Amino acid sequence: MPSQNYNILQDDLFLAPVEPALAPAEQKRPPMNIRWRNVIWFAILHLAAIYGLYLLPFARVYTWIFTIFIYWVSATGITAGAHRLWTHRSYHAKLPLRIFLALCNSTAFQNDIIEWSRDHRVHHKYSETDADPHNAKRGFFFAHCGWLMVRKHPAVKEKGQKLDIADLLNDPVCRIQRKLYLPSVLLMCFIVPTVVPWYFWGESAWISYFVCAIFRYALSLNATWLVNSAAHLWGNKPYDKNINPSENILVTLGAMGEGFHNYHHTFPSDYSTSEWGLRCNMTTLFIDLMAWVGLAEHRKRISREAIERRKQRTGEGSRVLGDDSGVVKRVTSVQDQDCTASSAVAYVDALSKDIISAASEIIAASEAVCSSG
Ligand code: ST9
Ligand code: ZN
Ligand code: ZN
Repeated sequence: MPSQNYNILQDDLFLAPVEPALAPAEQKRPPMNIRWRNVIWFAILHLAAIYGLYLLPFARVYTWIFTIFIYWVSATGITAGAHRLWTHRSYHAKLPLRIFLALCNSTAFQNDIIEWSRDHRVHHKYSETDADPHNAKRGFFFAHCGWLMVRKHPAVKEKGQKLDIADLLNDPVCRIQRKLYLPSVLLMCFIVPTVVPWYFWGESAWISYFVCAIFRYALSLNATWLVNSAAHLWGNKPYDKNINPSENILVTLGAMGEGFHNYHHTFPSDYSTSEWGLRCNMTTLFIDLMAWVGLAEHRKRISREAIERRKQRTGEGSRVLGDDSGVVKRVTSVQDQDCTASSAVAYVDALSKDIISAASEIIAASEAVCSSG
């Protein structure tokens, strides 16, 4: 994509202020037009996923490991692919990496890259208004998955059609993925996860299908949806207290670094979607590794000074997750030096400390609840 278009896109998407809420939206909202086909599809999927969860103890260890791997593949297709690369253009990816990410994206089965990115651009530009496809002001369920079971509000389509998505339409990888979307989903999301454990280590095809394909798919959908629901409703707002998106550590852990949502909505062009680089952020680690092997370049970061200024101006003054741990300082300094083997070690080190600290916070909170009861 020519750099000139790229700059226009950046201005259009990220530098313009979020548009104010569309006037008294609730009063004008047309009645919900429920898509029963989708309701039934999601109900069956989740029932089948619960059955997959029940089968988990009967699966072989290799199958467990492979399920985690496929979860990572599908998550990466969303986080490093549709989200940070295609929606936000927060780094550049060379052709082989784009092809890999498109295949990962089909494994995630969350609509094709063009549709996903268009919806997500509208979400950023018109957050928490009727033009936001998963407007969190309509409640947890709507923001989580309800929006996929009803027809979109006309404002989503009207505002969405005004956005520039020429960069997506001009990317041959996106165009081909759209053309081959259903066969690619069938292959990557369902057939490969079923056939690999059956063929390579003799797992039963029944267990492979329900565990690696169905359970993993439902889990990755819910981890993604939590970014729209939980991370738009609960958490800290150290960067901008005037918006809904929040820093939510639990969402971050399941969504491979995408729960630093107050930061991300404040600085959407940062390729790390967080102030802390590698901290709790497998996607940043992946993009850094790709940069190290020469497949990714021009990773955009927000300067520390700009972040501090913004925190002073619009932050709520809350503690930033792990701000006081010292871990953060160590990891960000590794991050600044670019990707080396030590950055992977620092990542694992920081992640384990984060999990321990999150667990102690949960234990302390439950003890407080028990003692007050
Ligand atoms: C899924 C998506 O799950 C999840 C996205 C989550 C996003 C999360 C973001 C968080 C960021 C961080 C990432 C974290 C990742 C963590 C990973 C950890 C594992 N602009 O849609 P139609 C127009 S998908 C402009 O049918 P309806 C356009 O003309 C799950 N125009 O609207 C379009 O035609 P075309 C699997 C727009 O009839 C026409 O309207 N997928 C826009 O209202 C018709 O579009 C499903 O289940 C726009 N934004 O139906 C499918 N939108 O496309 C579910 C529409 O040809 N979807 N137009 O240009 C559907 O069935 C339908 O879309 C519907 C709405 C019923 C929801
Ligand atoms: Zn985003
Ligand atoms: Zn958001």
